[in-house]
Amino acid sequence: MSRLIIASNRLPLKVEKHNNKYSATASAGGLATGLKSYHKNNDSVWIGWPGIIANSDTDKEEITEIIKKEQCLPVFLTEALIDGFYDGFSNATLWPLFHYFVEYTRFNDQYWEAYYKVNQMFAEAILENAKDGDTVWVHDYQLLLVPNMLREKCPNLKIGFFLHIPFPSYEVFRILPWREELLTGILGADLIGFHTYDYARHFNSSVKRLLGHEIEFSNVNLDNRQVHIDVFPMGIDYEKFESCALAVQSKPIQERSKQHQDIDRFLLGGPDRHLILSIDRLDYSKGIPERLKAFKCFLQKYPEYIEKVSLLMLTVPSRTDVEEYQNLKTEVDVLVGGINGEFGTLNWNPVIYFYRSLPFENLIELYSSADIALLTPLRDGMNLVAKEYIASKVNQKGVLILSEMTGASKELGEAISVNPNNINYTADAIYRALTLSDEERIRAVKTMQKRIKRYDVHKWASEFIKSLNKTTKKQEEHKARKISPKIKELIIFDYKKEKQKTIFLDYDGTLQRFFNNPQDAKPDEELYKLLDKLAAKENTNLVLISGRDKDTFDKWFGNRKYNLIAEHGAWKRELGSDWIERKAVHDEWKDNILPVLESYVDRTPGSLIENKTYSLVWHYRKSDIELGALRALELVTDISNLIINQDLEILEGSKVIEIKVAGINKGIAASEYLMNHKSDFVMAMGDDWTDEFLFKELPAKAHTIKVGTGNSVAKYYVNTYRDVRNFLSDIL
Ligand code: GDG
Repeated sequence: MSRLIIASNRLPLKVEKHNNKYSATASAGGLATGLKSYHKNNDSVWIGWPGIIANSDTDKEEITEIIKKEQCLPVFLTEALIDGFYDGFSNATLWPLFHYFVEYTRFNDQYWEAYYKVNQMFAEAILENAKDGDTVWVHDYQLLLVPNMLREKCPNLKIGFFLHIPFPSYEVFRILPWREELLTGILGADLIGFHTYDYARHFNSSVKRLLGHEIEFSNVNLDNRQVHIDVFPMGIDYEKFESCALAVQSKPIQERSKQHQDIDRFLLGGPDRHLILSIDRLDYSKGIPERLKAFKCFLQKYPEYIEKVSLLMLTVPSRTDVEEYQNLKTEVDVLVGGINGEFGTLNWNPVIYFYRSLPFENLIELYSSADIALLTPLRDGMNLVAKEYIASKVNQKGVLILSEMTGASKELGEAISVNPNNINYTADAIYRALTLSDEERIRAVKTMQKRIKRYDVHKWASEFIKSLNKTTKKQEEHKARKISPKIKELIIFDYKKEKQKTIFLDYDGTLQRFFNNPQDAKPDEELYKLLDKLAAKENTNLVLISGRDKDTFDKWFGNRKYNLIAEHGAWKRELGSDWIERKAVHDEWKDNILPVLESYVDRTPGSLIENKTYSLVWHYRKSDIELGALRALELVTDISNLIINQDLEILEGSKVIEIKVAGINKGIAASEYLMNHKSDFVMAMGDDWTDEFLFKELPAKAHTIKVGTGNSVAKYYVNTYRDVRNFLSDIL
């Protein structure tokens, strides 16, 4: 039976050593709770760093034994590896860059080497436990290289990858010296998940621009397979937060914890007392100084709230070995001290500041008691605290002020949204939150609760796995269409058996690779030799069928013994005769279209116009990928309006838009050819959209073969033009 292997930097438990004995305690993070049900129910295993350095083999064995009971397996890291991999490349390179803190980003080869090595160790640990057909779900930015390391060693694994932090814009990502390696690493997965559409969009853009892969409907077309990209906004264990909050709030006052009683005392300590809460790791991405400045501004602007409103900040120590985190701690200490010094009174502290973590139940006391949650990250992949606050607000009398830079803000539209860099606006948002009516607060919280409850962490995990299964199933179906050695043999057998045979071959992308300049794609010696031999075979009609202009085709193949169909069928040259024009049509229509195309060339650097007998072509392969695609869409709309009632049509090829006389396409041209040349064996190979006409029109028994992994009506596919050449050599 296939099983699930989860891999993340940290395990869902933490190993500690007390009195020379190791013990493990469960960690309460969102990821751990989310996957727990899968983990426990499915004979699955979770691989990660146990959070402690083991110095001897006996220690390692002891730790392994303890965590095995929880279906976990360790990847042991040394101090040096933790320095380079964790504090270094993960937290001083990827984390700052992915959160747009370019100025904090360190580029260091030793960090990269450690990162590579640890990713390899994870991949090895996974492979030791995985077999063909198993599912591996890799998590987060610490393990970006793992998916492809797995794919290379074990191609039949089902691999999912989820990124918990933002994926930055291409303009930021491109800064990384190791950018191609990282993208290739992630693309080893079958399914790649992000919290928001923006992150997915940024990822796709980097893949297109840096690796040049085509993306069709959220699928990246690699040479040999498709990778699916999708959005799965992570949820929380709603039920757990809600039930714990209900239990905490229904406790009689005297039975409450000391912290809870302190909160009660604060809230009852004066008229109109209010508590604003924030919870986060002490991280520069969380906007803690900005929050403090906004709170200070609020006290200055609305002094009537002095002695009434406190900001309780729970900041959990994090990555304390990294310099920026140490500096941030100092900055926050100074800001808190400044505000308390300036505004504090004998019986009131404006900022109540905890620099530590709290047990879960205390966390719930804070969530369920606070009147407002003020969460102001400068960047945050999701921000689970926002969702946890809403779930714990069992009396619904709460207000969420949430930074628009968090993934969660996309789902929590009823929150008061702020740009944390706008200190004055955030101060006003606090005032607004304090003055909302009960009715408004309850309505907003109820709506958000309904949404978060429906798409909770269990649903998140199951939707991801469901989508991974669907993706790999589709890939299986697709794989079945790939030309296997057996199918190849059958086609060759058929070829040899039949009397009269015709082979249609497209040129660009099928027999030759793409070049930025179309004129550079001329045939090489190897190709001439191959085609010459094929054309010389007995009873074999070799037909090169292309959108290329007649003159270029004539220059390249005019003295060869091939049948040629150029400009999608507008021109043909059969063996032994001259070029024949399909039909004579006037070309005044070009006078109207050409100026439009010229205006697109002016506004789209890198694009160019080609003037063919029956068509005008706008090429944009050399243009910026996204601008080219956008302009292509615009152009199609503009031209569609211009050619109404004219005998013209638009063809969208690979990075080209062609406006041509209607009734000419490769399908029609090929059918006509076959009418005049009876063939028992027909085979066609082509790579782009215009070849689909060809595949569609050929007789049902024809062998149709698409080059590339994109969608097609062809019966089979091969990966690249090299496979086409190999296939043809095998026929000889
Ligand atoms: C990363 C991404 C994304 C906090 N203090 C205590 C405590 N916590 C728990 C919270 C919450 C979790 O830690 C923090 O999660 P966040 O989502 O807010 O932030 P990151 O740690 O930065 O997480 C983030 C997340 O991954 C998931 O994909 O949302 O964007 O940066 O669950 O409750 N828990 C306890 N005591 C504390 O003092 N028990």
